[in-house]
Amino acid sequence: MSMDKDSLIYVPGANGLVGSGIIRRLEELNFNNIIVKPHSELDLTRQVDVNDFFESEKPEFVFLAAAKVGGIEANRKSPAEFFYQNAMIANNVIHASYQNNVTKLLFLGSSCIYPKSSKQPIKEEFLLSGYLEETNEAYAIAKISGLKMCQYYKSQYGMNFISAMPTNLYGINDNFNLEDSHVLPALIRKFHEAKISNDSKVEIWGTGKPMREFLHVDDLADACIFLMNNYNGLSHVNVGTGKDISIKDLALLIKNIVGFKGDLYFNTSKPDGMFRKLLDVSKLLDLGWKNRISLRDGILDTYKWYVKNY
Ligand code: GFB
Repeated sequence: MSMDKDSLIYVPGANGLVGSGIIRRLEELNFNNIIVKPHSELDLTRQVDVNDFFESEKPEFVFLAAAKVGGIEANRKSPAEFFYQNAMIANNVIHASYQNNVTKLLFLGSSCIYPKSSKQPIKEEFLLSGYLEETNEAYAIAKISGLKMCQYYKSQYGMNFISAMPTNLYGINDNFNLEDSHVLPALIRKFHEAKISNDSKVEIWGTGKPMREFLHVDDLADACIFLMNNYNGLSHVNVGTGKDISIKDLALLIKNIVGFKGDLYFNTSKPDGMFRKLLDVSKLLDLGWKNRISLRDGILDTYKWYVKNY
């Protein structure tokens, strides 16, 4: 079952990095019936409100992009909030989608659902084969629960609910707040501010040795629409580039793009988190989708957006 240009599409999380990216791509592709309901008008953690909304709007396709997200420190400091909000959003939206006969739903998770010491690259079937990384266990458990919920509603009720597990994302509308952002926007901001104020060095958290895989949000949005139109399987699908880079090399790349002339300083009192989480993307490749935006081009694009908007 694929979307028509006038299908009624609901994208919870429309103001976030992922939701806004999906809406941009849907609009580029001339989908013209998209429901946007800001958080101020609908709190997705409130079950009765979510049910009322689904009953009155009757969306046909749902891209469940709403989530409480953040970088390593935000996850470490607020496990209760990361668990509660993400579990409630998934429970309420997935259940209301079932009760209101949504044609198809795509749930978005994260590569942190996989075990901390997973074999690399990580295949979909490695889920629940070991302990989780402590710094984001609460978020990961809520996302695993959403993914499993989609599978249970598919097998018991026959709902067409699928899940995508993206790697670390970045791009337009990212969070550049240094306290709770992810590494890539944090480093764009740190190098930019250091360049402007002629600082001699920039602080990088941890040892710089962990490896991360980065996907531009425009690529993710394209993959989500591709999966919505082409995938109906029970298993979740990894979404990434299949390539990773060390945090040190990422820092050097961003330093070069921003044009900062000073040095890097590694603050090893900050956590490294998972050592490596490279996704095996062969399932998605076999389905016929591949990312287009290189890391350098993606960072350049995000840096330009940052300079214009901050
Ligand atoms: O992006 P990040 O916060 O999240 O950190 P995770 C990735 C790596 O970059 C860690 C290092 O090793 C950080 O210590 N890093 C270096 C920095 N400098 C900085 C900095 O200035 N800011 C930040 N934030 N990191 C999150 C999870 O894990 O990623 C979530 O906690 C989620 O659950 C998400 O899944 C994608 O990749 O470690």
